Parts: sequence; C-alpha cells; structure tokens
Amino acid sequence: MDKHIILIGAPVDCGKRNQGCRMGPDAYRVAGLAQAATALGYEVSDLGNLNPEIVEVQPHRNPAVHSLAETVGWTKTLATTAQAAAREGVPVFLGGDHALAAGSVSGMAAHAKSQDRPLFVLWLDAHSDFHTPDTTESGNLHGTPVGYFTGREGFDGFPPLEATVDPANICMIGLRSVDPPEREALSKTDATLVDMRTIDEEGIVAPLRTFLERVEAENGLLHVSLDVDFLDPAVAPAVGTTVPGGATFREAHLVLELVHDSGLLSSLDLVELNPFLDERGRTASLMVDLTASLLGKRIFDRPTRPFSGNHA
Ligand code: B3U
Ligand code: MN
Ligand code: MN
Repeated sequence: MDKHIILIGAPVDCGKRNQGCRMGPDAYRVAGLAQAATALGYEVSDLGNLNPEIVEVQPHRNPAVHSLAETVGWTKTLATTAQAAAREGVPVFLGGDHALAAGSVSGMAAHAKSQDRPLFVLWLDAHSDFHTPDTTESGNLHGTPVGYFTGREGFDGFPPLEATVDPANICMIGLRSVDPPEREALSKTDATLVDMRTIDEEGIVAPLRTFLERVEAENGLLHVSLDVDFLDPAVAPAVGTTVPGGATFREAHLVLELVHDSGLLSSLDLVELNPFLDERGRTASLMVDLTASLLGKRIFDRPTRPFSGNHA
C-alpha cells in the first residue's frame, strides 16, 4: 500500500434530513487521524474541506427526493478530487454522510479504469444503499450511492459514469436494514451480501478472506467504505440511523486489520459520523482507532499468513 495518505474533507450533509455529519471532517481531525497515520509511518496531506460544485438540475419525478442539486454537485467535486488524489496516494474521504460515496467511488472507478484494473468495493454498513432516486421512499440520497456507481437507472442529473463498478466486485458486510426494492434488485446481482446472520453463523473472517483473495487474484484496486452504523450503536452512538445488532468493537478491528494485511487498500470513506450526537468524542475516536488498524496498527507483529502473496 502507498505510504502517502491524502485526507479529503467532505462535509456532505444533504443525503438525509437530520443534520450534523458536516462536522465529521473536523471531528476526525480533532480526534487525531493525521497524527495516528503519521505515527504509523505514513506521509499525510490534508486537502482541507471541499465545497460542492454549484449545479442546477430538474426536480426529480419522485417528489420525495430532496437535495438533488447539492448531491449532484458533491458527486462531481468528489469524483474529480478522487481521481487526482488517487494518482498521488491513498485518498481518505472524511465524511459527511454516505451520499459522498457516489463521488468517491465513481472517481476511484474511473481511476482504476485508467490503470486497466478492476475496482472492488468493501461496503461496511447496516444498509445496502442500493436504492435509486425512483425507489427511495425516504427521498434520502445517502441510501442510493451503490445504485449510482453500479450504473442503475434513474440518476437523472448526475454526471455520466466514466466506469461502473461491477456488483460482482462488491462485498457488503454488516447488513441488517435492507428495504424490499433494494433486496429485490440485489438478488439479481452477484454482489456478496454478508448479513448479521451470516456473521453469527460463519464468523466475519471467512467471507472477508474469500473476497480479499479475489481482489488479489484479479489485481484489483480496493475501496473501503466504512459507515459508522456498521458498528453496534452501543459502541458507536454518533449516528443518525442507529440500527441495533451491529458489528462489535472486536469484529470491526479484525476486519480492518485483515484488510491491512492484504496490502490491497487503495482508498477509504469514513461516513455518517454525526459529532452532534456523540458522547465525549468516543465515536470519532473509535473511527480513528479503526482507521489506525486499517493502516497497520497492531498489538504484536505476526507472520503475514492470510494471503498467498506475502504483502508487507
Ligand atoms: N434504506 C433507508 C434507510 C437508510 C439507508 N441508509 C441509511 N438509512 N443510513 C433509506 O432511507 O433509503
Ligand atoms: Mn450507508
Ligand atoms: Mn448505514
């Protein structure tokens, strides 16, 4: 993995009605994200907080959809920034709500295409975010980014995709809130769907290893999108949509440690942190600690074993 981390503040707050995620980027800074990466031997740059491009769009035919222009503007800004940053290091998108992944992931997909490599996405979330603007009932576009970057229809006004992500290259872990239209559409794809029952029955490691081995075998780039609600709200309360029964503290660290050991990480989103709802910064600090695990923080060194190619 590249030793240069590029922090990109994405104070996106338009993907749902309850506000507060715009404070996320600064909460990560205050919680010491840059210092944690520096301590692990990375060079760190911080691009500061970005602003969305100003765009005009036609209102969507689904009257529930809100904040379309702002979401489209963010998608453009973040896709462009992702492509430029990916040439220099590992972009880390400091959210902001999950609507930002429409831009971060589509930009990374374009970057991967320019290198003639496939993009794989590890989606750590209680939700599948596979709606389209036509199927969303809430009208909250943070429920749609996966629909967008896989090329589903209905994203009128959004920038055309330079490259789509093949659903077969997506692994979602932590699922426990999937709406009927999302379930129906997902069932027609080859996405790997790891819900809480699968985790309880098989553990979280086996499906993750299988996925990472495929990324490696296909020489893919790997984008990790970490939604705070992947975690159980008992350990990560600072989130608008709390869904009980989430990943434990230890499961989350283990997932990110295994991704680190794979040596495959190319980019990361940290999303849905709402510092307004936090308890003395504990969720922000946990997200920083999890990022440190992803960047190689460990208790003891161990011989790298989980993958055929022995990455550093
Ligand atoms: N699927 C629901 C709920 C939701 C999606 N993402 C979050 N909540 N965070 C919706 O509104 O689309
Ligand atoms: Mn999400
Ligand atoms: Mn979620």
